[in-house]
Amino acid sequence: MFLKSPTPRATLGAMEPINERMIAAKQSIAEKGKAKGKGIGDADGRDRLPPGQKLVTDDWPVLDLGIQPNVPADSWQMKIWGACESPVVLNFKQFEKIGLVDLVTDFHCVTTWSTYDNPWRGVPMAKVIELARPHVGATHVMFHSYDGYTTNVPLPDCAREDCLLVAHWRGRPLERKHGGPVRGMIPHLYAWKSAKWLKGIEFMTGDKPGFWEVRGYHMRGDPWKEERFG
Ligand SMILES: Nc1nc2c(c(=O)[nH]1)N[C@H]1C(S)=C(S)[C@@H](COP(=O)(O)O)O[C@H]1N2
Ligand SMILES: [Mo]
Repeated sequence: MFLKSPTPRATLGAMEPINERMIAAKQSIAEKGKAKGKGIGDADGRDRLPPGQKLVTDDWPVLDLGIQPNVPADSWQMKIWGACESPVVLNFKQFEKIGLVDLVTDFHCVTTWSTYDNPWRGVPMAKVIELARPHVGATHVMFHSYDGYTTNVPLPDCAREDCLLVAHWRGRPLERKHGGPVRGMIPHLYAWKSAKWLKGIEFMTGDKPGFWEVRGYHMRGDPWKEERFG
């Protein structure tokens, strides 16, 4: 895994010290991974490819509910609410101003495909958490999407430095079919936890199942533990 500052922008000046800290942390993680001869996509020193997964190299499969909402960036909005001090609705410009970072991570789908080295640009979820100021009792997050999709994630998983809300892939705006203009990206959990066409983030004081979780998928979804169902 690998993190670098995006092209500097005047409006992002205030974010620089935070980015520097994240860069240092990310570099030390990458070095530890390398020392063990593991893939650098693995923050916890485990094998890079989780059990039961196959590497997809040329094609990034598309999975959705049969609808791909058409939300142009200039009419996109994201509502942040629930168990937090500072609920807010952000438009795309306000979202970007929180501060964009570049991060390369792997992506693992429960249907057994994995992709390596996806270059993302997005806003760290940790920055959104900082902005929203969740209540002390907040334990989980529900991601809400424009297609009606939802998925629940424990708050500590969202607070990890590699959890982003991404708007770019390989230097281009994230394609509609992959959840553009903005999707969640939680690389250390199965891909169904990475909500496409993101429209809301709800802080919760307990866990609640989302779309697939109601249908038997795991409440957390760690690919290295094969938390697929149940
Ligand atoms: N809004 C929304 N997000 C979603 C889904 C969906 O149907 N709707 N599918 C999930 C599933 S099951 C997977 S595997 C990934 C797939 O992302 P991709 O289509 O970009 O590969 O998105 C996840 N996020
Ligand atoms: Mo999936």
